[in-house]
Amino acid sequence: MALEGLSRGIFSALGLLKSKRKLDEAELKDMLRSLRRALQEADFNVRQTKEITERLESRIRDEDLRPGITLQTHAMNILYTELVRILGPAREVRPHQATILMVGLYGNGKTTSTAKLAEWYRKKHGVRVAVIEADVHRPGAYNQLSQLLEDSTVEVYGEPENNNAVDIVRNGLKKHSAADLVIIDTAGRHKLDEELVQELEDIAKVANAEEKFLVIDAQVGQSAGPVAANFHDLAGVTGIVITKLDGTARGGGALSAVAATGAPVMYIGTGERVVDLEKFESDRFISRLLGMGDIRGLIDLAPEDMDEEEAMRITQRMMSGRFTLNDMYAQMEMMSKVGTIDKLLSFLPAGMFGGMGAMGKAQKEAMQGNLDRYQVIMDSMTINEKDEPAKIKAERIRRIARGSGVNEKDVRELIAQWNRSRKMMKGMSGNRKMNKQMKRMMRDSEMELDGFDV
Ligand SMILES: Nc1nc2c(ncn2[C@@H]2O[C@H](COP(=O)(O)OP(=O)(O)O)[C@@H](O)[C@H]2O)c(=O)[nH]1
Ligand SMILES: [Mg+2]
Repeated sequence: MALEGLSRGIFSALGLLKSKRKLDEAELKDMLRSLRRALQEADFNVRQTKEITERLESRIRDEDLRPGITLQTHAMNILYTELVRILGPAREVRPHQATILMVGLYGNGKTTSTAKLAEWYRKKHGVRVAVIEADVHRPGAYNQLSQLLEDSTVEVYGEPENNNAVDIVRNGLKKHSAADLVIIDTAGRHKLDEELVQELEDIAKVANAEEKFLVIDAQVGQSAGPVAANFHDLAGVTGIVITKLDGTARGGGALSAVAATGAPVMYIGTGERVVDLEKFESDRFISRLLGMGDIRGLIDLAPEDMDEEEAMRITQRMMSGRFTLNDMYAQMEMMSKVGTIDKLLSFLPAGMFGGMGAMGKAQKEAMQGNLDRYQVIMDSMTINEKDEPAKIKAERIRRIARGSGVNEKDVRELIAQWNRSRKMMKGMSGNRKMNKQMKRMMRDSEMELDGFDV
């Protein structure tokens, strides 16, 4: 619950700023109090909460608002940056005589992540990697790891018959002393019990690994904090791997794990296959966590840096009556990115761009799907064809469809879409009032967070 509620909490706190460009003292305090509550409910610890709200307060007080931007957007940008900063920059292990010890609770993805990381470093760094299976409690752990790495040249060490994990680690390290990187997989339990604690301590001593990675399932949510703290006391966690981020979970627990250990999130697991590993990027993670889609897109939209120019360029071309497929694509792309363009859209005739007035989230996603397909199709077209789609006849449609691996129907649909948009443009270009309105819109479009579901 906690993290899922975070975005709601933040939005309602910042909602107090809506359409404002100035705040009085009482309003500012009010907003900070709501925000503090939202952060604490989302498992940020006291120190983090204090840090974030203090930074926000002083930046709101000190910084001048950019023209055309509301206080709400400004505050959102600050918060976003602060959250990203708290999660810290990405880090990689230098695979040179290095050892990584994998720890975590049962079923969180330790064994899978061991294989993923081994392949990652072998491929990306071209070094010699070995893994040691030291989970003696789960029958088949050695087979599981070997199978995951069966197509890889990573060496897998294990002694399926031996139930002394410490011995296995000692033997494995000796055998693979020439490896650049050794990764040790350990046993997990549903809870950290006495026996596991002792075993882990012994393994940690023998392995003397400089890196201890805590593996956390994205679904664990709030309990990640205490779990992480336990493992941290035990082994001194140096990095965190969040798994199963391919599911619906947003991985909010990671924040509390980061808070509890002070260790950065380093990798995320996004599937069951060995290749499903990504380097952690805090900005993308925060966007996802806050349920904002690509917030970077929104921030980029600050009036003075962005799309205003692009929007003007497209508008002018629209007005000039020349409107190519590339123009249509650029226009649709802009629309799908910009939550705030809803305002602009409200000036346009309903039915434009395939019938979107104000776009909902689902519509934007559908639009993105169309864009991806259009892009593929357009890649198979010549410049002339893109400039004058009206001249594309049956035979060329067939060629384009073959070239881009889609149905002819899809190509026809793209051309039909272009035709509809073009007609709209034509209709608009005679409308001077709208022309003026649009230009004004582009100039002082006030960026608000209308696009978000709160
Ligand atoms: N979808 C998905 N499944 C994962 C991911 N990581 C691990 N799993 C699955 O989670 C289950 C438990 O993983 P395992 O590595 O055996 O966990 P361990 O007990 O901590 O060693 C297995 O079915 C894995 O395939 C991930 O990033 N995404
Ligand atoms: Mg395992």
